Amino acid sequence: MNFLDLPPELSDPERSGVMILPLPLDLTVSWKSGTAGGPAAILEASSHIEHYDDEVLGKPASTIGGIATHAIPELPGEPAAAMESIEALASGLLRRERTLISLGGEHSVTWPLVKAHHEEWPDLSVLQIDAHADLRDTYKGSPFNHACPMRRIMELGVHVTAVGIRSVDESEAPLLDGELRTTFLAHERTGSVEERTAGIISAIPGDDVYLTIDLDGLDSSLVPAVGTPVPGGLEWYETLSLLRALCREKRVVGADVVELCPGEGLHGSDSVAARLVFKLIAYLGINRGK
Ligand SMILES: [Mn+2]
Repeated sequence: MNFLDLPPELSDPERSGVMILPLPLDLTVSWKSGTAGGPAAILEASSHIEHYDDEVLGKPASTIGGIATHAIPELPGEPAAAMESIEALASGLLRRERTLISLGGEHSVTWPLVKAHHEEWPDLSVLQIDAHADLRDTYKGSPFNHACPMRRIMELGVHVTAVGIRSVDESEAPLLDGELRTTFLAHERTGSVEERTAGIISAIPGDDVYLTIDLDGLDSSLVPAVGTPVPGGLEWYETLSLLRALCREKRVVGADVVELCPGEGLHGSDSVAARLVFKLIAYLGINRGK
């Protein structure tokens, strides 16, 4: 199964401008489990997307030079070993001329992914779309829980700009804004989509950006099939506006889309996740090489 069900000439791992890495990690999810099925559901949903995009007026898979899909890996069942395995896997796949887009799996995958990208791009900063701050030191006894990845990233000295946040623990509140973090709380949204987008982009330091999209950052009516749905999130075109501006103004060196928890009768969520990846590739394609 490859993303968009592309023919071999458009999914060759040696030449493609994008590599899709499925990471079916589901170790620590706190409410509804099932994120292990996320990557396969996104790949399946992607086979129903038209290859032409009516916004960028072209075929993103061709514009980007091909989209390769890595085989779904077997990940260790022990959290620390799983983190090491993901970091090693990602490090081996990083290329300057190719963007790695990982599919979760739970949000825990983001820490080892950011570690791998940070080695290659030392000035990296992160844009986090999420309902939750994910800044807990530990959760349920684990530093690798999906409630903790942004805390681990902060410890790497990497700046995170967070958008859509509307579920915060008291222990996380003092960490929301500081030298290494800027948080746009969902309830504080003001102004037009364009103004909000510009405000977020201008808060991101540097040029090299890793984008992490926890699907619960989007509104729960749009993506109900997530482990921990929260109302009041980003709308579809607001999200696309942000992704498009990000690809135009910054260099997106890596990305992930995580926390899809596919369920019976909820395949609309799989479609949202797949189309989000498709749109991201479309925006990367029109800005590549500039
Ligand atoms: Mn998250």
